[in-house]
Amino acid sequence: MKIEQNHIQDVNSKDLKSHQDHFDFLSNSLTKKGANVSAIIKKLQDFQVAIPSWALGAGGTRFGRFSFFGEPSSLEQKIEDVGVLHALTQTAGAVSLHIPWDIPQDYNAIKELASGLDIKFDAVNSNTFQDQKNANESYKYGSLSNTSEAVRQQAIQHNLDVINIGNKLGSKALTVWLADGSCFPGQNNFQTAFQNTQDSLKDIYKGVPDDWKLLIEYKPYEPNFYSTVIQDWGASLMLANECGKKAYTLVDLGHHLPNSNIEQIVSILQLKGKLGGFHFNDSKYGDDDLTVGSIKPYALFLIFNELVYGMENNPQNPDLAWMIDASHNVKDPLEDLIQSLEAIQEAYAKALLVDQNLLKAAQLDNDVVKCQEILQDAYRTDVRPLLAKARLERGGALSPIQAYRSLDVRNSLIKERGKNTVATGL
Ligand code: PSV
Ligand code: MN
Ligand code: MN
Repeated sequence: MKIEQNHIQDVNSKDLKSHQDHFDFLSNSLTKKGANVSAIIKKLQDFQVAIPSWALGAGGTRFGRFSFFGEPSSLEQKIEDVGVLHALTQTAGAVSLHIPWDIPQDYNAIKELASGLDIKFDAVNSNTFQDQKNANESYKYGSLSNTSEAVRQQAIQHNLDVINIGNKLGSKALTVWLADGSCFPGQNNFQTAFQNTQDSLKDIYKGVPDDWKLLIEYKPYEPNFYSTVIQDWGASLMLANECGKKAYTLVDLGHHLPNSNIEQIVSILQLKGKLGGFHFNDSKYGDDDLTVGSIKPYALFLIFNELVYGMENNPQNPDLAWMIDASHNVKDPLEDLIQSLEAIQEAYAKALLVDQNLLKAAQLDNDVVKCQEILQDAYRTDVRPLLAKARLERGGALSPIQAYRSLDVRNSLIKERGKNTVATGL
Protein backbone atom coordinates (compact mmCIF):
# COMPACT_ATOMS: atom_id res chain seq x y z
CA MET A 1 0.00 0.00 0.00
CA LYS A 2 1.30 3.43 -0.92
CA ILE A 3 -0.28 6.66 0.32
CA GLU A 4 -0.45 9.27 -2.42
CA GLN A 5 -0.17 13.02 -1.88
CA ASN A 6 -3.70 13.73 -3.05
CA HIS A 7 -5.11 11.28 -0.46
CA ILE A 8 -3.40 13.25 2.31
CA GLN A 9 -4.48 16.59 0.88
CA ASP A 10 -8.09 15.41 0.75
CA VAL A 11 -8.02 14.42 4.40
CA ASN A 12 -6.25 17.66 5.40
CA SER A 13 -8.57 19.97 3.52
CA LYS A 14 -11.37 20.16 6.09
CA ASP A 15 -9.01 21.07 8.93
CA LEU A 16 -6.81 23.61 7.19
CA LYS A 17 -8.64 26.68 8.44
CA SER A 18 -8.72 25.69 12.08
CA HIS A 19 -5.08 24.60 11.93
CA GLN A 20 -4.09 27.99 10.54
CA ASP A 21 -5.99 29.78 13.34
CA HIS A 22 -4.25 27.71 16.03
CA PHE A 23 -0.89 28.14 14.37
CA ASP A 24 -1.22 31.93 14.01
CA PHE A 25 -2.19 32.31 17.65
CA LEU A 26 0.74 30.22 18.90
CA SER A 27 3.22 31.66 16.45
CA ASN A 28 2.33 35.24 17.52
CA SER A 29 2.67 34.53 21.20
CA LEU A 30 5.97 32.65 20.75
CA THR A 31 7.37 35.39 18.54
CA LYS A 32 6.49 37.97 21.21
CA LYS A 33 8.52 35.89 23.68
CA GLY A 34 11.49 36.01 21.32
CA ALA A 35 11.24 32.56 19.71
CA ASN A 36 12.19 32.08 16.06
CA VAL A 37 9.20 30.04 14.92
CA SER A 38 10.34 29.31 11.38
CA ALA A 39 13.74 28.10 12.63
CA ILE A 40 11.97 25.74 15.04
CA ILE A 41 9.78 24.41 12.24
CA LYS A 42 12.81 23.79 10.06
CA LYS A 43 14.49 21.86 12.89
CA LEU A 44 11.38 19.74 13.38
CA GLN A 45 11.32 18.97 9.67
CA ASP A 46 14.97 17.94 9.68
CA PHE A 47 14.54 15.64 12.66
CA GLN A 48 14.05 12.17 11.21
CA VAL A 49 13.64 9.07 13.36
CA ALA A 50 14.35 5.53 12.19
CA ILE A 51 11.67 2.87 12.49
CA PRO A 52 12.96 -0.56 13.49
CA SER A 53 11.90 -3.32 11.17
CA TRP A 54 10.81 -5.42 14.16
CA ALA A 55 8.27 -2.91 15.46
CA LEU A 56 5.93 -3.07 12.49
CA GLY A 57 4.08 -6.13 13.68
CA ALA A 58 2.55 -7.02 17.03
CA GLY A 59 5.39 -7.99 19.33
CA GLY A 60 3.60 -9.78 22.08
CA THR A 61 5.07 -11.03 25.31
CA ARG A 62 6.37 -14.41 26.37
CA PHE A 63 2.78 -15.19 27.38
CA GLY A 64 1.22 -14.69 24.00
CA ARG A 65 0.85 -12.61 20.90
CA PHE A 66 -2.27 -11.04 19.47
CA SER A 67 -1.95 -10.17 15.80
CA PHE A 68 -3.28 -7.04 14.17
CA PHE A 69 -3.28 -8.79 10.83
CA GLY A 70 -1.98 -7.38 7.61
CA GLU A 71 1.45 -7.21 9.22
CA PRO A 72 4.50 -7.18 6.96
CA SER A 73 6.14 -10.53 6.39
CA SER A 74 8.93 -9.53 4.01
CA LEU A 75 11.54 -6.79 4.01
CA GLU A 76 9.75 -5.14 1.10
CA GLN A 77 6.50 -4.98 3.07
CA LYS A 78 8.29 -3.62 6.13
CA ILE A 79 9.75 -0.81 4.04
CA GLU A 80 6.32 -0.13 2.56
CA ASP A 81 4.93 0.24 6.08
CA VAL A 82 7.66 2.70 6.99
CA GLY A 83 6.68 4.50 3.78
CA VAL A 84 3.12 4.80 5.11
CA LEU A 85 4.39 6.23 8.39
CA HIS A 86 6.70 8.64 6.61
CA ALA A 87 4.07 9.82 4.13
CA LEU A 88 1.72 10.72 6.99
CA THR A 89 4.18 12.06 9.56
CA GLN A 90 7.11 13.22 7.40
CA THR A 91 9.36 12.32 10.29
CA ALA A 92 10.05 8.60 9.75
CA GLY A 93 12.56 8.89 6.94
CA ALA A 94 14.70 5.91 7.92
CA VAL A 95 14.50 2.21 8.70
CA SER A 96 16.71 0.16 10.97
CA LEU A 97 17.20 -3.47 9.92
CA HIS A 98 17.87 -6.49 12.10
CA ILE A 99 20.01 -9.25 10.64
CA PRO A 100 19.34 -12.12 9.93
CA TRP A 101 15.61 -11.27 10.03
CA ASP A 102 15.95 -8.71 7.21
CA ILE A 103 18.54 -10.02 4.78
CA PRO A 104 17.77 -8.48 1.36
CA GLN A 105 17.38 -10.83 -1.59
CA ASP A 106 17.84 -8.16 -4.23
CA TYR A 107 19.83 -5.18 -2.93
CA ASN A 108 19.10 -2.89 -5.86
CA ALA A 109 15.38 -3.51 -5.69
CA ILE A 110 15.32 -2.84 -1.93
CA LYS A 111 17.33 0.34 -2.30
CA GLU A 112 15.08 1.56 -5.10
CA LEU A 113 11.96 0.83 -3.09
CA ALA A 114 13.31 2.71 -0.08
CA SER A 115 14.56 5.72 -1.97
CA GLY A 116 11.23 5.97 -3.84
CA LEU A 117 9.61 6.37 -0.42
CA ASP A 118 12.32 8.79 0.77
CA ILE A 119 13.61 6.28 3.33
CA LYS A 120 17.26 5.86 4.30
CA PHE A 121 18.94 2.89 5.94
CA ASP A 122 19.88 3.75 9.48
CA ALA A 123 21.99 1.61 11.84
CA VAL A 124 21.95 -2.14 11.19
CA ASN A 125 21.47 -4.41 14.20
CA SER A 126 23.20 -7.72 14.75
CA ASN A 127 21.54 -10.63 16.49
CA THR A 128 23.60 -12.88 18.74
CA PHE A 129 20.81 -13.45 21.24
CA GLN A 130 19.10 -16.23 19.27
CA ASP A 131 20.53 -19.38 17.78
CA GLN A 132 20.31 -19.39 14.02
CA LYS A 133 19.34 -22.32 11.83
CA ASN A 134 22.35 -24.45 10.90
CA ALA A 135 24.68 -22.49 13.16
CA ASN A 136 27.55 -24.52 14.58
CA GLU A 137 27.58 -22.84 17.97
CA SER A 138 24.89 -21.86 20.48
CA TYR A 139 24.48 -18.52 22.27
CA LYS A 140 22.76 -20.08 25.25
CA TYR A 141 25.63 -19.00 27.51
CA GLY A 142 26.53 -15.80 25.75
CA SER A 143 27.97 -14.60 22.49
CA LEU A 144 30.79 -12.03 22.47
CA SER A 145 31.48 -12.83 26.14
CA ASN A 146 31.27 -16.62 25.86
CA THR A 147 34.02 -18.68 27.47
CA SER A 148 34.27 -20.68 24.21
CA GLU A 149 36.43 -19.11 21.57
CA ALA A 150 34.47 -20.83 18.81
CA VAL A 151 31.26 -19.17 19.98
CA ARG A 152 32.94 -15.77 20.21
CA GLN A 153 34.36 -16.17 16.72
CA GLN A 154 30.95 -17.05 15.31
CA ALA A 155 29.43 -13.97 16.95
CA ILE A 156 32.26 -11.72 15.73
CA GLN A 157 31.89 -13.05 12.20
CA HIS A 158 28.13 -12.42 12.32
CA ASN A 159 28.72 -8.78 13.23
CA LEU A 160 31.20 -8.44 10.36
CA ASP A 161 28.61 -9.97 8.00
CA VAL A 162 26.04 -7.45 9.24
CA ILE A 163 28.42 -4.58 8.48
CA ASN A 164 28.84 -5.98 5.00
CA ILE A 165 25.08 -6.13 4.44
CA GLY A 166 24.59 -2.62 5.83
CA ASN A 167 27.36 -1.30 3.63
CA LYS A 168 25.59 -2.49 0.50
CA LEU A 169 22.47 -0.59 1.57
CA GLY A 170 24.14 2.66 2.58
CA SER A 171 23.93 2.23 6.38
CA LYS A 172 26.56 4.02 8.40
CA ALA A 173 26.36 2.33 11.79
CA LEU A 174 26.27 -1.06 13.46
CA THR A 175 24.33 -1.37 16.71
CA VAL A 176 25.41 -4.13 19.05
CA TRP A 177 23.02 -5.12 21.80
CA LEU A 178 24.05 -8.20 23.75
CA ALA A 179 21.85 -10.45 25.82
CA ASP A 180 25.04 -11.77 27.42
CA GLY A 181 25.08 -12.07 31.18
CA SER A 182 24.15 -14.55 33.86
CA CYS A 183 21.01 -15.69 35.56
CA PHE A 184 22.55 -16.80 38.84
CA PRO A 185 25.35 -15.66 41.14
CA GLY A 186 28.53 -17.54 40.46
CA GLN A 187 27.48 -18.55 36.95
CA ASN A 188 29.93 -16.14 35.30
CA ASN A 189 33.23 -14.62 36.15
CA PHE A 190 32.42 -10.91 35.71
CA GLN A 191 35.97 -9.98 34.70
CA THR A 192 36.38 -12.78 32.16
CA ALA A 193 32.99 -11.99 30.60
CA PHE A 194 33.80 -8.29 30.32
CA GLN A 195 37.32 -8.91 29.01
CA ASN A 196 36.05 -11.37 26.38
CA THR A 197 33.39 -8.87 25.30
CA GLN A 198 35.98 -6.13 25.04
CA ASP A 199 38.33 -8.29 22.94
CA SER A 200 35.46 -9.40 20.68
CA LEU A 201 34.24 -5.83 20.18
CA LYS A 202 37.77 -4.77 19.29
CA ASP A 203 37.87 -7.48 16.62
CA ILE A 204 34.55 -6.25 15.24
CA TYR A 205 35.80 -2.68 15.38
CA LYS A 206 38.64 -3.58 13.00
CA GLY A 207 35.94 -4.25 10.38
CA VAL A 208 34.04 -0.99 10.96
CA PRO A 209 34.50 1.26 7.90
CA ASP A 210 36.03 4.68 8.53
CA ASP A 211 32.79 6.55 7.89
CA TRP A 212 30.79 4.21 10.16
CA LYS A 213 30.01 4.14 13.86
CA LEU A 214 29.91 1.22 16.24
CA LEU A 215 27.04 1.82 18.68
CA ILE A 216 27.25 -0.12 21.93
CA GLU A 217 23.91 -0.50 23.70
CA TYR A 218 23.61 -1.28 27.40
CA LYS A 219 20.86 -2.83 29.47
CA PRO A 220 20.81 -3.76 33.17
CA TYR A 221 18.86 -7.02 32.99
CA GLU A 222 16.73 -9.29 30.81
CA PRO A 223 16.93 -11.87 29.37
CA ASN A 224 19.58 -12.53 32.00
CA PHE A 225 18.24 -11.72 35.43
CA TYR A 226 21.28 -11.64 37.69
CA SER A 227 23.87 -9.76 35.64
CA THR A 228 24.31 -8.31 32.18
CA VAL A 229 27.81 -7.90 30.77
CA ILE A 230 27.18 -4.41 29.35
CA GLN A 231 24.84 -3.35 32.10
CA ASP A 232 25.05 0.45 32.09
CA TRP A 233 26.42 3.55 30.36
CA GLY A 234 29.69 3.24 32.26
CA ALA A 235 30.36 -0.24 30.91
CA SER A 236 29.36 0.85 27.41
CA LEU A 237 31.56 3.94 27.56
CA MET A 238 34.56 1.93 28.79
CA LEU A 239 34.14 -0.45 25.86
CA ALA A 240 33.66 2.38 23.37
CA ASN A 241 36.80 4.07 24.67
CA GLU A 242 38.74 0.83 24.38
CA CYS A 243 37.59 0.31 20.79
CA GLY A 244 38.37 3.80 19.49
CA LYS A 245 36.92 6.97 18.09
CA LYS A 246 34.32 5.35 15.83
CA ALA A 247 32.72 3.62 18.83
CA TYR A 248 29.96 5.26 20.87
CA THR A 249 27.45 4.59 23.59
CA LEU A 250 23.83 4.06 22.63
CA VAL A 251 21.14 5.01 25.13
CA ASP A 252 17.83 3.15 25.07
CA LEU A 253 15.30 4.85 27.35
CA GLY A 254 13.95 1.55 28.66
CA HIS A 255 17.36 0.19 29.63
CA HIS A 256 17.69 1.84 33.03
CA LEU A 257 16.87 0.90 36.55
CA PRO A 258 13.92 2.85 38.00
CA ASN A 259 14.48 6.57 38.63
CA SER A 260 17.79 6.76 36.76
CA ASN A 261 18.54 10.33 35.73
CA ILE A 262 18.71 9.68 31.99
CA GLU A 263 18.97 13.38 31.10
CA GLN A 264 22.17 13.60 33.09
CA ILE A 265 23.57 10.51 31.37
CA VAL A 266 22.97 11.89 27.87
CA SER A 267 24.32 15.26 28.88
CA ILE A 268 27.67 13.95 30.14
CA LEU A 269 28.07 11.54 27.24
CA GLN A 270 27.66 14.46 24.84
CA LEU A 271 30.21 16.48 26.79
CA LYS A 272 32.64 13.60 26.27
CA GLY A 273 31.65 13.32 22.58
CA LYS A 274 30.55 9.72 23.07
CA LEU A 275 26.77 9.66 22.63
CA GLY A 276 26.17 7.93 19.31
CA GLY A 277 22.59 6.74 19.24
CA PHE A 278 19.28 6.87 20.96
CA HIS A 279 16.37 4.45 21.23
CA PHE A 280 13.02 5.99 22.16
CA ASN A 281 10.26 4.23 24.07
CA ASP A 282 8.62 4.60 27.47
CA SER A 283 8.24 2.39 30.48
CA LYS A 284 6.73 2.07 33.90
CA TYR A 285 8.75 -0.84 35.23
CA GLY A 286 11.60 -1.91 32.98
CA ASP A 287 12.22 -2.46 29.29
CA ASP A 288 8.48 -2.16 28.65
CA ASP A 289 8.93 -0.71 25.14
CA LEU A 290 5.73 1.32 25.42
CA THR A 291 4.68 4.26 23.27
CA VAL A 292 7.12 7.17 23.62
CA GLY A 293 5.87 9.80 26.05
CA SER A 294 2.94 7.70 27.26
CA ILE A 295 4.15 7.34 30.87
CA LYS A 296 6.78 9.98 31.66
CA PRO A 297 6.43 12.85 29.19
CA TYR A 298 8.17 15.38 31.46
CA ALA A 299 11.24 13.14 31.73
CA LEU A 300 11.26 12.90 27.94
CA PHE A 301 11.18 16.68 27.70
CA LEU A 302 14.07 17.01 30.17
CA ILE A 303 16.08 14.51 28.13
CA PHE A 304 15.37 16.49 24.97
CA ASN A 305 16.37 19.67 26.75
CA GLU A 306 19.82 18.15 27.30
CA LEU A 307 19.97 16.75 23.77
CA VAL A 308 19.18 20.18 22.32
CA TYR A 309 21.80 21.76 24.55
CA GLY A 310 24.32 19.16 23.42
CA MET A 311 23.44 19.53 19.74
CA GLU A 312 24.04 23.25 20.04
CA ASN A 313 27.06 23.30 22.34
CA ASN A 314 28.96 20.04 21.87
CA PRO A 315 30.54 19.96 18.40
CA GLN A 316 32.73 17.15 19.77
CA ASN A 317 29.67 14.88 19.71
CA PRO A 318 28.57 13.58 16.29
CA ASP A 319 25.04 13.60 14.87
CA LEU A 320 22.98 10.97 16.59
CA ALA A 321 21.21 7.92 15.19
CA TRP A 322 17.61 8.30 16.40
CA MET A 323 15.35 5.28 16.52
CA ILE A 324 12.09 4.18 18.10
CA ASP A 325 12.52 0.86 19.88
CA ALA A 326 9.03 -0.15 20.81
CA SER A 327 6.84 -3.20 20.94
CA HIS A 328 3.08 -3.36 20.58
CA ASN A 329 0.79 -5.77 22.33
CA VAL A 330 -2.61 -4.13 22.27
CA LYS A 331 -2.35 -1.31 19.72
CA ASP A 332 -2.14 -1.35 15.95
CA PRO A 333 1.67 -1.12 15.54
CA LEU A 334 1.45 1.62 12.94
CA GLU A 335 -0.87 3.73 15.08
CA ASP A 336 1.42 3.22 18.05
CA LEU A 337 4.44 4.33 16.01
CA ILE A 338 2.56 7.42 14.81
CA GLN A 339 1.83 8.31 18.43
CA SER A 340 5.50 7.80 19.32
CA LEU A 341 6.69 9.97 16.46
CA GLU A 342 4.31 12.72 17.57
CA ALA A 343 5.53 12.47 21.18
CA ILE A 344 9.15 12.73 20.07
CA GLN A 345 8.47 15.79 17.96
CA GLU A 346 6.46 17.33 20.77
CA ALA A 347 9.24 16.91 23.33
CA TYR A 348 11.79 18.19 20.83
CA ALA A 349 9.71 21.26 19.98
CA LYS A 350 9.24 22.08 23.66
CA ALA A 351 12.96 21.73 24.30
CA LEU A 352 13.62 24.08 21.39
CA LEU A 353 11.45 26.67 23.17
CA VAL A 354 13.72 26.76 26.20
CA ASP A 355 15.60 30.05 26.18
CA GLN A 356 19.09 28.69 26.87
CA ASN A 357 20.58 32.13 27.52
CA LEU A 358 17.92 33.01 30.05
CA LEU A 359 18.36 29.62 31.71
CA LYS A 360 22.12 30.07 31.91
CA ALA A 361 21.67 33.52 33.50
CA ALA A 362 19.22 32.16 36.07
CA GLN A 363 21.63 29.30 36.84
CA LEU A 364 24.47 31.76 37.37
CA ASP A 365 22.22 33.74 39.73
CA ASN A 366 21.29 30.53 41.53
CA ASP A 367 17.69 31.52 40.95
CA VAL A 368 16.29 28.02 41.34
CA VAL A 369 12.68 29.09 40.98
CA LYS A 370 13.36 30.92 37.75
CA CYS A 371 15.27 27.96 36.33
CA GLN A 372 12.26 25.76 36.97
CA GLU A 373 9.86 28.39 35.58
CA ILE A 374 11.85 28.57 32.34
CA LEU A 375 11.73 24.82 31.83
CA GLN A 376 8.12 24.45 32.82
CA ASP A 377 6.94 27.37 30.73
CA ALA A 378 8.34 25.59 27.67
CA TYR A 379 6.94 22.24 28.80
CA ARG A 380 3.45 23.61 29.35
CA THR A 381 3.23 25.18 25.90
CA ASP A 382 0.93 23.30 23.54
CA VAL A 383 3.27 22.99 20.56
CA ARG A 384 1.06 20.74 18.46
CA PRO A 385 0.25 23.46 15.88
CA LEU A 386 4.02 23.75 15.20
CA LEU A 387 4.23 20.02 14.57
CA ALA A 388 1.23 20.13 12.26
CA LYS A 389 2.71 23.06 10.34
CA ALA A 390 6.04 21.24 9.98
CA ARG A 391 4.26 18.20 8.55
CA LEU A 392 1.92 20.18 6.34
CA GLU A 393 4.74 22.08 4.67
CA ARG A 394 6.39 18.78 3.76
CA GLY A 395 3.18 17.24 2.42
CA GLY A 396 2.29 15.26 5.54
CA ALA A 397 -0.99 14.92 7.38
CA LEU A 398 -2.29 17.55 9.80
CA SER A 399 -3.37 14.71 12.05
CA PRO A 400 -1.55 11.50 11.09
CA ILE A 401 -3.71 9.24 13.27
CA GLN A 402 -6.92 10.68 11.88
CA ALA A 403 -5.60 10.36 8.33
CA TYR A 404 -4.46 6.77 8.97
CA ARG A 405 -7.95 5.92 10.12
CA SER A 406 -9.88 7.77 7.47
CA LEU A 407 -7.70 6.26 4.75
CA ASP A 408 -8.50 2.88 6.30
CA VAL A 409 -4.88 1.81 6.07
CA ARG A 410 -5.06 -1.29 8.27
CA ASN A 411 -7.99 -2.77 6.32
CA SER A 412 -6.24 -2.13 3.02
CA LEU A 413 -3.17 -3.94 4.39
CA ILE A 414 -5.31 -6.85 5.53
CA LYS A 415 -6.93 -7.04 2.08
CA GLU A 416 -3.52 -6.94 0.45
CA ARG A 417 -1.65 -9.31 2.75
CA GLY A 418 -4.32 -11.41 4.32
CA LYS A 419 -4.95 -12.34 7.91
CA ASN A 420 -2.32 -14.99 8.36
CA THR A 421 0.66 -12.78 8.83
CA VAL A 422 3.41 -13.32 11.33
CA ALA A 423 5.96 -10.56 11.46
CA THR A 424 9.51 -11.47 12.41
CA GLY A 425 10.66 -9.58 15.42
CA LEU A 426 11.11 -9.23 19.12
C1 PSV B 1 16.23 -5.84 23.64
O1 PSV B 1 16.15 -5.18 24.87
C2 PSV B 1 16.16 -4.83 22.55
O2 PSV B 1 14.91 -4.19 22.72
C3 PSV B 1 17.29 -3.82 22.56
O3 PSV B 1 16.79 -2.59 23.02
C4 PSV B 1 17.75 -3.72 21.14
O4 PSV B 1 17.97 -2.41 20.70
C5 PSV B 1 16.61 -4.37 20.40
O5 PSV B 1 16.17 -5.38 21.28
C6 PSV B 1 16.99 -4.96 19.08
O6 PSV B 1 18.07 -5.86 19.17
MN1 MN C 1 17.13 -0.76 22.02
MN1 MN D 1 15.19 -3.10 24.73
